[in-house]
Amino acid sequence: MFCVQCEQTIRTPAANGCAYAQGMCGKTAETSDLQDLLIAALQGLSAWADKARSYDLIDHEIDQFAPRAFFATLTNVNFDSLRIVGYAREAIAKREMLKRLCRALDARAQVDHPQADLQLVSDDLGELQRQAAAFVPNRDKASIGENVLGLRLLCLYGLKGAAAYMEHAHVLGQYDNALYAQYHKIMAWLGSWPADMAALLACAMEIGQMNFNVMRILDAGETAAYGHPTPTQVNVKAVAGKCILISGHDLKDLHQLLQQTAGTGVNVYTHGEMLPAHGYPALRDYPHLVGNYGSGWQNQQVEFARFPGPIVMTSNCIIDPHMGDYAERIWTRSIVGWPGVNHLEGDDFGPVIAQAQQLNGFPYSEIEHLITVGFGRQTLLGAVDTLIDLVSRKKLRHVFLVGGCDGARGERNYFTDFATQVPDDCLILTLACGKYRFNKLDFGHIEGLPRLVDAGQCNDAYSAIILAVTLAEKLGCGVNELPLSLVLSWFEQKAIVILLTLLSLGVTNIVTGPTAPAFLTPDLLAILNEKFGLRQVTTVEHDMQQMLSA
Ligand code: SF4
Ligand code: SF3
Repeated sequence: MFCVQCEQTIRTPAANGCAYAQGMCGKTAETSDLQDLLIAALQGLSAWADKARSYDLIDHEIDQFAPRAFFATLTNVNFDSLRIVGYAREAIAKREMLKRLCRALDARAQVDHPQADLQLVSDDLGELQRQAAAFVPNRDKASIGENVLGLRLLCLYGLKGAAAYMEHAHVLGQYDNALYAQYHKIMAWLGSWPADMAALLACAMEIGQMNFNVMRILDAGETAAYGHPTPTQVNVKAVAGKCILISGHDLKDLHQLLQQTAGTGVNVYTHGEMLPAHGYPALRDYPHLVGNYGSGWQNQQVEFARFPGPIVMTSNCIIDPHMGDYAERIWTRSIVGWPGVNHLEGDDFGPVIAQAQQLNGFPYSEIEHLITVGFGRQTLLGAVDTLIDLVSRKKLRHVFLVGGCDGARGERNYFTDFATQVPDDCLILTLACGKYRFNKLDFGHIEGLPRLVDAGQCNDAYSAIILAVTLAEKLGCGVNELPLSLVLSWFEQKAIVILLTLLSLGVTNIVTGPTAPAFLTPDLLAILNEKFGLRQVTTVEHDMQQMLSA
């Protein structure tokens, strides 16, 4: 096993990455190796999907499957070896179908790619794991060196984050054949084990640009389906009654659950990245969407154990439910999986609702605690003139975007400390699950404008980018000249691709933490620092002072 894709990876003098029987996340060596095999199968599929396009053969079923299956290998998504092998088999079957279609048009159609003809050697997981050894990402590290390996992984993990957003967009009916074509080309190229540093760096930027367009169609999908988010107060305390908790990023699942629980007496709570759902008009209209429960994903074993109803995981981040005595109450959806846990296929949430009816629910209501969410793209753009006016009257000095993923490391208190030390004449713009480090604190207002502005999920980085670009246009300056600083916490591959998106758009001087990705060597960090001013967090005082004086 070798996996180094997330922030909590094992870092010891002996090993840089999770390389033994089990990763820090609980992923076994078996599942990790089989995920490498799946990725290889998907690269062979993409090589043929790319070839097929030269014959004008575009298969939507294959296009949507490829990033979806890749998403299953993202951190804290799918720990079920059998389902991972199932995706690999499906990838190979789809590839063979494409091959046949191409050869029906051109009998000599061929693809020169190492994974173009990959077959699984057996049904036995042990034998498949041995086969997967040929695809472990660091297998040729000794010959290519750590810098090339690091850049390859930057691209692979970035593309994985983009694949996840492609799947989120597709669920909402949004896709773009040009984006699928770009995805297949990059995925296939990465499967050919490229070793040219300049080409890999250019690829990382291309992935970032591609992801900007993916986030654009995802934003279009969410707002077309559920309206534009507007500021909304959300209760973060329990309400008496039967209940279901829903986590992850999939608003469509939440919508279906709300429709099917209407009139049943079962209340629905959002968890984690589902919190921004309360801002969407078509979702908050359901009175039984009563609030948000819990905090960042890393606390779920304690918080889910206390929740007196079923829990639905629609996407990342799931962790071992058997540790918290709620394995019988957790339901996975779509690409999410944990062995021995209920997996709900299709659109019928009946079994979850029936379980909620049988469980106790909350016996009494706690005293309300309201927080505000819902500063979506349209609301942010509507505030542009107010922001410019406040800046010109010296009432607003600086905007800090403090967002990204949450995680378990103690160093992540940095983000709480940073937010609480932001001066009173500055705004905090936040997004993604890292906000749980400070989103229940009272930051007050500047002339009626909340000092803490919650823009939404991680993919709503798109809204923040559009806000920054619009502000810069109105002020006649570049984005990097705005009184705006970005302090990003990262954990998994969605955060990696958002970082690549920001870099590809030319955003400089971003500060990230709590630690640098373990796959980026000191040389690579130096390159990113030199090209983009990207640097790691130091102390809150030092970073804040540097940002305010820039
Ligand atoms: Fe380790 Fe993270 Fe990979 Fe899990 S996802 S095995 S914690 S690097
Ligand atoms: Fe969180 Fe897993 Fe990344 Fe969408 S839910 S941001 S960590």
